[in-house]
Amino acid sequence: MAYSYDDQNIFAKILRGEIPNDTVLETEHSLAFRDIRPQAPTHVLVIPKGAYVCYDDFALNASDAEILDYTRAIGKVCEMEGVAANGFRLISNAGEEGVQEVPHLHVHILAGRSLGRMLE
Ligand code: D5M
Repeated sequence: MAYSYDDQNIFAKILRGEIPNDTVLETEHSLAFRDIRPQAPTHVLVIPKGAYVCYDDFALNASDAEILDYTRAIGKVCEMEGVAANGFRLISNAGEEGVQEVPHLHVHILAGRSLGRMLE
C-alpha cells in the first residue's frame, strides 16, 4: 500500500524543532523521546527521522541504513532505560483499526510495571 504522509503531524513538528520534546536518544536516522501521556513508569517513543507513516511503510521503503539505525536505536533505549531485567513491551499502532493517533511511525517502549496480557 502506498501511504501519503501528512507533514503537519505532531511528530513531524517535533522533528523540525517546532515543538519541544523530552529527548532520550538521537541518532543519525532516529529520535527517541518520552511519551507525553505515559502509560507506564518507562514510556518512550522511538521514531525514524524519515517521513514514514507506519511500520510496513518504513520496512518496505526505508533504506537499509535507516532500518539498521532505527532497530538499534530501539535496542539502545531499552539498554539505557534498563528495561531488560524485569521485561518490557514494544507496541506500534497502525491505521484506523490499530488506533494510531499520530501518523508517523513510532514504537512505544513500555516498562516499569506489570503490563498484563494483551493476547489470549
Ligand atoms: O500514540 C501516540 C502517542 O503519542 C500517545 O501515547 C501520546 C503521544 N504524544 C502525542 N503528542 C505528543 C508529544 N507532543 N510529545 C510526546 N508524546 C506525544 P498512537 O500509537 O499513535 O496511538
